[in-house]
Amino acid sequence: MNESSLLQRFSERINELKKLPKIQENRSIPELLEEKGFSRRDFMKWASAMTAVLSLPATFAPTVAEAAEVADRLPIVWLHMAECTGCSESLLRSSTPTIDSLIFDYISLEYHETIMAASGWQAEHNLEHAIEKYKGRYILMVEGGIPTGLNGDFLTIGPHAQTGLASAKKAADDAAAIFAIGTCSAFGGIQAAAPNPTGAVPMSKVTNKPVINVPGCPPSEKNIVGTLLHFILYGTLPALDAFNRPKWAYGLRIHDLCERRGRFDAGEFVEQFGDAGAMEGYCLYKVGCKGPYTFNNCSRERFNDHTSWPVQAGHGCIGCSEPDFWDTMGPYEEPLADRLYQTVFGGMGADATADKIGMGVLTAVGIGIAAHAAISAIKNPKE
Ligand code: FSX
Ligand code: SF4
Ligand code: F3S
Repeated sequence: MNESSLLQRFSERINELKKLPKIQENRSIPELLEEKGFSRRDFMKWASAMTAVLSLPATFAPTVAEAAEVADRLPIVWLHMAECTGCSESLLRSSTPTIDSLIFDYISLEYHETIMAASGWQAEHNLEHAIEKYKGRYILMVEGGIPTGLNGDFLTIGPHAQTGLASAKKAADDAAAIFAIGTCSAFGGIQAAAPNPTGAVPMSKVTNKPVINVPGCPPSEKNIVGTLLHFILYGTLPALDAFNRPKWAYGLRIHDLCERRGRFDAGEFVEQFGDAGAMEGYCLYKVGCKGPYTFNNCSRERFNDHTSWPVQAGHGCIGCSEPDFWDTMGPYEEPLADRLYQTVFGGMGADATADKIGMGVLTAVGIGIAAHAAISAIKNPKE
């Protein structure tokens, strides 16, 4: 699709959404942002950044701004299953409220178990009310894995003692779109790590409807808000990878755009935390960085308003946006090189799609670990 027909499509979609009632009739998103001290200029700067995040041409920024302004036609129901609430924290707990968090707060007033004031019966009632009132219109965002052991009794919630399994299924039935926010909801997460005592499963296992996975433990605020903006603009599922992750966010490996990549290519590695190489910003591969096997945009978008990200802070990527990373990417501070063929990808996924040059460098760079792997393979071919 060329630029002008794409713009045309977005405008039609935005005009359709404008016909729907706003969540709060007396206040709009631009008014809310102004009240909180953000100028129109700040908002347009934010829209330009989001345009780049979504890999759209810079000329689309005004359209992305318009899409954000109509976000209040798509109420959000956000459910918590088994998890740590880090995903909500990632979005909402920046040191000062960001445009992402304010927009999000505003559109998720209907039901968000962490930020709503209600509890007990009132909370239950709010959920039923939101599902009924916005039937077929709301976006369901689910955070957390869904325990299925003992028919779901491991997660029993609220005054009706409903299971998480039942409430996730029910909320999914009438949702316009379902986003699995965080690795727990996308792939099961920490509670699904072996031996998975509660039988936790991803959201996609409890509904027949399509689920867009937005993994990361936690995912960045840009990936959460970007997924929402993408849905507003296109009204359809984004292009997804083999694990149902949007390609605009999870299309490249951490390693592809890492600021330490030059060090990797030059064979300059941190040997242990705190050494001279660490001070110089050398590559963290030998102290366990899983960036070469991890698909996410952290190295490009960073966290907390583009401030920093794990590798910039000095620790390797632990592969938190990959399925089963708790079981397959550890130990976190040791390289994976000698276990490449036992990874989560089972010889498919990352290993198959990795650019051959990068992987060639990884195994041929002469970093000892790779050599060790080769020797072990010769010694013990069955392993
Ligand atoms: Fe926590 Fe969210 Fe990790 Fe899971 O994030 S940050 S355990 S992905 O579901 O709350
Ligand atoms: Fe960056 Fe890690 Fe790749 Fe090194 S191995 S270049 S630290 S992503
Ligand atoms: Fe997670 Fe790695 Fe990004 S650990 S936050 S995918 S750098």
